[in-house]
Amino acid sequence: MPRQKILEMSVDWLQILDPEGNVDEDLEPALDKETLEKFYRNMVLMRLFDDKALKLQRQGRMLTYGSCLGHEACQIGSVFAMRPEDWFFPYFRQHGAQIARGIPMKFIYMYWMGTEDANMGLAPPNFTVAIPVSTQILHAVGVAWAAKIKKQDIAAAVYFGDGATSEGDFHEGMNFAGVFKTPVVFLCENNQYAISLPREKQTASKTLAQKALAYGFDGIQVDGNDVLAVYSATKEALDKARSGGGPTFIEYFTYRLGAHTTSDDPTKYRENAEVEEWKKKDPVKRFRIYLEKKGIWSQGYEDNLIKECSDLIEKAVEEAEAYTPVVENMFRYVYEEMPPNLKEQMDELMSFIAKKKGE
Ligand SMILES: Cc1ncc(C[n+]2csc(CCOP(=O)(O)OP(=O)(O)O)c2C)c(N)n1
Repeated sequence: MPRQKILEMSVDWLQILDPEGNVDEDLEPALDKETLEKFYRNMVLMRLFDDKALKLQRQGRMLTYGSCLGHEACQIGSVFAMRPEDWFFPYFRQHGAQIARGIPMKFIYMYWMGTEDANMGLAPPNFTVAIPVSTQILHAVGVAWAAKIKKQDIAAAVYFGDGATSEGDFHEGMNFAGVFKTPVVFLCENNQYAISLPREKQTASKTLAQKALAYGFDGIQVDGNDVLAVYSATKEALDKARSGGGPTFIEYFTYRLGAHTTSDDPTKYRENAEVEEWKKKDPVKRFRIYLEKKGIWSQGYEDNLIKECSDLIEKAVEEAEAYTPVVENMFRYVYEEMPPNLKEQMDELMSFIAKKKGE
């Protein structure tokens, strides 16, 4: 008996707005002027926030910082596809998504200045950023599972990078999500690198989206520099999750235009020509062209927006720098009840500080 094909699978690619700002009218989401302006405002705010953070780091006013330059469409488009009551699990490059989610910028700056207290600016359903790669995926699948058991009309959205798909936590989370049909969407910002490791050297899969198929649910690859495609695909996945359709994996195909963090030098492992090619696909520029064609954008509009956003950023930095951290807080919120070994460390540090002050 000859071998028979028992399975055929495919992965879709979605783009609505091309790099020149041309829109596919059949796929264009019906968004009013106010919503389009909200998208653009947040993309510009995210870019200016990022630029300021890099400057602060260079001036010694911030610790190591990972730029989100180039990720504007995937972060803003996806957050605005969520409902406020949906669970939100960001990873460490998620500054724009956090801003769009309504987290005050002063807390985001404070966090990267090394102040643990910044997390007190967060409350469920907004989680803290996950620094350990992939760990947040299990948390998101868990809360989604709980929401399903409690019959709540909510979904969980969890973000991570391409490198995260090589972690065990990712595969365990995907497997549970598929088996229990949890209302979770996996949002992978494939920016082509995990620090210095290019995507091709990290996995032999042609796409990251196809990994979902192995776990029994849909995966789609979306142009991650196209805010309209990101919004549409993410909204569809969230609606499906909330209505009992189970999980979806979305691969936002994008590029990290900056360094991995301020401790990294990408010229050591990638060609400048590659970066220049990706700059032509700039997510903010193409959306601006789209808005200009719609008669929404003008140079005056841009100038006012930049002024408004820059003022907000300066105010947030001022507030972040004026804050005096409460040292004990970095011990206080690790466990609900502080274990004795942690208490010992805290007491030791506090008496060290007291002694220093007395000197
Ligand atoms: C469990 C774990 N292992 C290693 C690291 C060190 N580390 C920080 S970022 C990173 C690469 C992450 O790449 P990716 O998931 O593609 O996200 P990107 O930084 O490209 O946005 C690594 C290995 C970590 N933070 N956590």
